[in-house]
Amino acid sequence: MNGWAQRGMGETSFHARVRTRLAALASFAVCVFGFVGTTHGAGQYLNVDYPASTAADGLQVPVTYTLWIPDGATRLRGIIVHQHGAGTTASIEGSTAAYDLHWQALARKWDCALLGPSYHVSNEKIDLSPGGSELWFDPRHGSEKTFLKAIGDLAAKSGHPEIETVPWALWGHSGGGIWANVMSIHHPDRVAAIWMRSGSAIMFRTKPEFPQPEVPAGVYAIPSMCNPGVKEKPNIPWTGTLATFQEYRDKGAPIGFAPDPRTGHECGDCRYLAIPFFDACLAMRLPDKGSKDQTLKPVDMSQAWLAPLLGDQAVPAASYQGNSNKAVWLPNEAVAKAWMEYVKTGAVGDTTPPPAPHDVKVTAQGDQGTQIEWSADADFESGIRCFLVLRDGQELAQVPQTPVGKFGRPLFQSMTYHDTPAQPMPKMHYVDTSTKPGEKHTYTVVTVNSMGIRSEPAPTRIEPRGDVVLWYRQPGVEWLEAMPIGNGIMGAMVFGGVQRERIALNESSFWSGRPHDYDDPDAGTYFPLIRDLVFAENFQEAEKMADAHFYGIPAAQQAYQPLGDLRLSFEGAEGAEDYRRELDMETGVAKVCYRAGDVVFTREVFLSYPDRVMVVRITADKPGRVGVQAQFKSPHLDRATATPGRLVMEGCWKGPMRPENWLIATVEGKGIRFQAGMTTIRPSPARPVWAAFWMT
Ligand SMILES: [Ca+2]
Repeated sequence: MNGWAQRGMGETSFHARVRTRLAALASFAVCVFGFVGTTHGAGQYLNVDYPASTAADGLQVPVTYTLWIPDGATRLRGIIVHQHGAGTTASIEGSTAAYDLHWQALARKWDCALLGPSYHVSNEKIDLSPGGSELWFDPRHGSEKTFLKAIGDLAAKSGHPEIETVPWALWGHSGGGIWANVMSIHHPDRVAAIWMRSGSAIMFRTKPEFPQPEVPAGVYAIPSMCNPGVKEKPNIPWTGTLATFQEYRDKGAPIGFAPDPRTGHECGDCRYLAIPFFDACLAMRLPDKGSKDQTLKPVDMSQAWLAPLLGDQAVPAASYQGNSNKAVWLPNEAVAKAWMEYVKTGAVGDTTPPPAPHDVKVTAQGDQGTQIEWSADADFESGIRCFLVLRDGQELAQVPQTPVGKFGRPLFQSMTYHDTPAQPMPKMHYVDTSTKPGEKHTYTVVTVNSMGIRSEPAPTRIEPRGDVVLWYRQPGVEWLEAMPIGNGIMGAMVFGGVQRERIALNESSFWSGRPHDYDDPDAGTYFPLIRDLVFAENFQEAEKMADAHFYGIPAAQQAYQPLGDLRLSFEGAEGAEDYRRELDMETGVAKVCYRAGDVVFTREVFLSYPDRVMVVRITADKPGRVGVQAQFKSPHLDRATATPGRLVMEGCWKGPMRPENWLIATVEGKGIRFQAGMTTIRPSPARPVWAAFWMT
């Protein structure tokens, strides 16, 4: 970067001369609305709320749907729905389902979204009386329609239109199991797999007072698992799920029965079997990555294992001795082995370490100590029990200090009765108050999974952040006042204007010359002479001789050319206060921050070396407040093309702008062509605006 910065500085006067010739040759507008919400995992959270319907056939209880979308999934392949059960506690404690790091690990692996609905019932009744849970857990009373509307609205809100049509994997507890079961009856072609924890829809088909749903044959193609707690025997969740298993299995359905030996109606550690079960089913059934066709693949029965009902030994289906139509179906060997362990112990072990945490951020906070923040992905098999914070290689703290295991294993996100993270949800952070200002330490973090296996430490940063920052209270006006960023190949000067940002662009091969051999074969003969002059303290003569013979041939070189400017105009920036811009010399990120009215706007710019792009991130701390217009300007522009979210300029350096320009030597050859472009990333109402700038 230093090399570029010096070259960039060197062209100042040339740039100043051509600046008046820059014209509005290309412009397009992109207005996107950004909002950065609370983040817990590396992904995006979206909410939609619907009040109770006043229509007779509408959903009579209010509902909130929370959706998590993993970062990096360009096209989602499915939705994993985690549906809580009946009652007010289930509604409240079930509302955190989309924040669950372990379920997120499953969703991330399959490019799926994770959906946690929360139906806000007002009492503990499980019937159709006002505020009762049957109003939602029977989808025929409006929750099916509202669910479909929600995924449509979430598709629009997230910028992922495919959400509206992708398959579902349904997990349901108690009333949620009933809901999931009826939904699979209504949408058999859309359900990749279903897990019924202590609840299924059998009562709707066995009791004459309920309307009888038609059960299409497609239901018997869905891989399913019934999972009651042994201690709830002989209550309806046990007898109902057992009857469901028997009825479906008689019809040849790929369905299993996994009694939990340790629990009653609470969920216990069923996730350690449910997650691998869904993993196997999604592997078998999801349409190929990138496929437009959303048709689920049939279950691959050749991999199946079978086990006697209420037994604990599974074998490959081909070697099963009993009546296979009565046997517990398991999708493959890995799930069969997990099942054998689960039905004996109520959990499933893990022998592999979790992935290391990442993005460890260390911030000195003066007298308040040092804050350490990080991100982490859950161990796919066994989740996260806790984190260890290491200082200078020594264990400093455990987060949380005492992991809670009220339901199931002790975890970082301790579990509720409903297989969801208990509130308040913990953050991945720790404050080291035992340091004194000015002390230098190296911090890192280790993940410990629920089996106690430790990860590698997260990659460390040598210095706490914030030590080496150039910062200013006003935007740059002159070239030398802008903030230089670069990646060794591309360079940019970020001026940091409030309403109008100017980012001047440069690229290392874009210059008026061509590769030369600058070697001066005689230079070496002057070296001893110069040295002698220095030792004789005749510095002026020494300098003269060095100037004459040590610059290479030719001594003057051709010049770097300004590729052009990326210009950004912002809405809502009038009367900005609390302005600050900074260049973090450690991270290479240039940042502009100001407040306009009640909104704080932030703009970050960096140049990535591995990706060869400049990235601009624009955010506001309130939703719907980012409005930005982008424009390219260049003295060398031939053509500009604007399409939604994308702007490309092409041009050619054809020679000096003015023949008399003393700074620029004669052009050699036909000049140099270039192309530069800008694209917005995930323009959606719920995302901050990201723009990637690239050039060739
Ligand atoms: Ca593991």
